[in-house]
Amino acid sequence: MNPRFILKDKVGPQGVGAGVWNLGPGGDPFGGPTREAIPFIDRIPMLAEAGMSYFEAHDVEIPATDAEKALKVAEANGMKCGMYTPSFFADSIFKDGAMTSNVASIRAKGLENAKLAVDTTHVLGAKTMVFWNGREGFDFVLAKNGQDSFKRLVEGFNAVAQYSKEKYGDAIRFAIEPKPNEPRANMYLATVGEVLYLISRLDPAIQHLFGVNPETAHSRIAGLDYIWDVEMALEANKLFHIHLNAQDGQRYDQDLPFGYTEPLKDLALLVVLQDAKYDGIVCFDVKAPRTDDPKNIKDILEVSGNNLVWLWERALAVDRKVIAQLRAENRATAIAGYLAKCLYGR
Ligand code: 3MF
Ligand code: MG
Repeated sequence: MNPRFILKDKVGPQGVGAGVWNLGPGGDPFGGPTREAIPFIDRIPMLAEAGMSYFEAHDVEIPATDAEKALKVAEANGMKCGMYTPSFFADSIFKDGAMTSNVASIRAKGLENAKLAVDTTHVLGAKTMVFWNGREGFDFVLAKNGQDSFKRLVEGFNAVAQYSKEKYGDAIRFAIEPKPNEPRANMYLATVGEVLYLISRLDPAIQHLFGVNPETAHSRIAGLDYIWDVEMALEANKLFHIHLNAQDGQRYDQDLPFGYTEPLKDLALLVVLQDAKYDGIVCFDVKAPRTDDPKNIKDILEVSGNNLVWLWERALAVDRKVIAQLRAENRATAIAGYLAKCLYGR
């Protein structure tokens, strides 16, 4: 059993989280599973063994009917639910989206699922519900009317939040997770900027309940810098949650271990989070690769956790005065060199 990963001196929760889906059976679009699927609730103790303090789950993984059982298993393993999320992408009914489907009855089904997910979030004791834009988008132009789709997103989010506010006040907050493509060719809410724009159009009575769940790899798939994406969310006071992982260039979504591809940028990201006193939960959204044997399925979480803690501690030691001085001297390249020095411990 790995000791729990702890982010020293972090404001708010210092433990780290991961999704139950991170420990999947290894299927990809070109081949089936390479490992036996582990029942979702059984993955909670595995996340604990890998050093996590929080688990995250979709409604299709831990449905409302399993919530009490999941909670007991979590409690027995010193775990809490970091966030819960309705899947608007797995069921074939949502093949063309939920909130932005052209079919009114499918939009209604999406809303019904989202409301049930709010109740399950409450049962699980999570403070955050995430909406990932999964299949909200289009593969062919004019298949949907973009303006109608946007209005439907606004209406859908308003309705979910109004339901939640009536029942639970401000106890549950909503974090929208952007992604530019995959599974759709073009996804609505592709970037942090789009999510912030959408939030600005929500009903002012519930707007404060909405924020962003940026994922480092998703920014990269969009060809964007994830540090600026996170800074933008922070500036708007909307960084409600975060998904950390790595991505090897602009290609299919890889969900690689955090710290694997761009450690220097990850170090800078942690400096930004520390300076902003980010008080939400830090979670991984990684994928155990299909080449890993069942006995090593937790490696990806242990590698991510070690990288995170090592980089976090290096980030604490970054001398902010040096950066301020170099900025004042207009020495951007020297800042990169100073970060490298911190990274390599020289
Ligand atoms: C896909 C993702 C999603 C979201 C999840 C949370 C399956 O690229 O990142 O993981 O994180 O749906 O809402
Ligand atoms: Mg994610």
